[in-house]
Amino acid sequence: MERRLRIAVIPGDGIGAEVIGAGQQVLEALAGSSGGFGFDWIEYPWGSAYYAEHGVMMDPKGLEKLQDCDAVYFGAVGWENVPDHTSLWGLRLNITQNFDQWANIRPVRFLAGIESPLRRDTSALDWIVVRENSEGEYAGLGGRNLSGRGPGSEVAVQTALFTEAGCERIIRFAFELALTRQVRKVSSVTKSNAQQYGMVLWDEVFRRVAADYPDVETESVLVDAMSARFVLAPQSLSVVVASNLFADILSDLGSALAGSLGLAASANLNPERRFPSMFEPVHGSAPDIAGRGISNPVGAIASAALMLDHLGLPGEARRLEAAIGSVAASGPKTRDVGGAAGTQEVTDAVIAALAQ
Ligand code: GGG
Repeated sequence: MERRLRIAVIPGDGIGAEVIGAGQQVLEALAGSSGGFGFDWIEYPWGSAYYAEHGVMMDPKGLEKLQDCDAVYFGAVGWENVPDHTSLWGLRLNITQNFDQWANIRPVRFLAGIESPLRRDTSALDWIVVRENSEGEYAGLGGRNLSGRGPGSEVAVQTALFTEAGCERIIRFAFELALTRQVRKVSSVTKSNAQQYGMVLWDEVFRRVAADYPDVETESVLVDAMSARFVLAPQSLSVVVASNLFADILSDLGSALAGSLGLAASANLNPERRFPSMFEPVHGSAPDIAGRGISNPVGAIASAALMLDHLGLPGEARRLEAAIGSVAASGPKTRDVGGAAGTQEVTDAVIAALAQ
């Protein structure tokens, strides 16, 4: 009997619709050629256009609607009609926080055929950024107008929250991930010389959890030093675990080094599976190229591969990654990676590669 996968689709803003549409085409082709499973897509029109009509980024009952799907496939959020903090908190963070998707994994993959700005052989480079996705600098704690003195004398406070439980679960997740990799190493990133409370707690938890994994190499590195390391010694990286904000920034750097933000995939996981997990390209809505049919669909397609892994279809995920690899090596490329092809041309090439 065919397994039906219920996937909630939220294209969101800007290029989100183009790249998620591309991912759906590829997944349909994969299911068609594999047999044994198929997709039921439930699309939701939430995002900044929805906000213009309804005054909210998503249906107030949206989380209930998403609750019973197998996964969420998400495009991007952010458009000029809505302040960025309103759109991000109203949609993407509303889902990641309420569904306790506390582990955000962001692989940094160097594909043959894609030029890197690094002046070195990149063929053996491959690391994963593990982003704490529920607290830290994204706890949403703080306030404005605290001085009570109004414009010109405003005071705002933004508090980062680090709980021992929150640090422990993401750090342990990173160690478990390291055990599945050829290079068993976890690099923990903080700025605990300056952030003397939360990040010192993180460092302490890291040392304690590390003791449970004697076969995994470890190091604690300050975020400024790690930024330089990404560029100067990326061969020293395997699993990099960091707070919400630091990992967000580092993973953008990693994607750029791998050739383009347009290639980067991510998974927002609720590892306990109490809630659906959400899969999305790392890139945002890219208003400058939205609607022109030139966005790179690879980040969204690679995110679909992460979704297949999560849904218990690792063989299909590897097939999809192989197809992406073969198109990167010798197929059409979008402009961000030095080509002139459009979104559909690259999508068609991935579908053709699946058939080979
Ligand atoms: N597909 C990812 C996306 O839409 N990102 C928008 C954004 O601004 N994200 C910031 C963040 O999540 O930290």
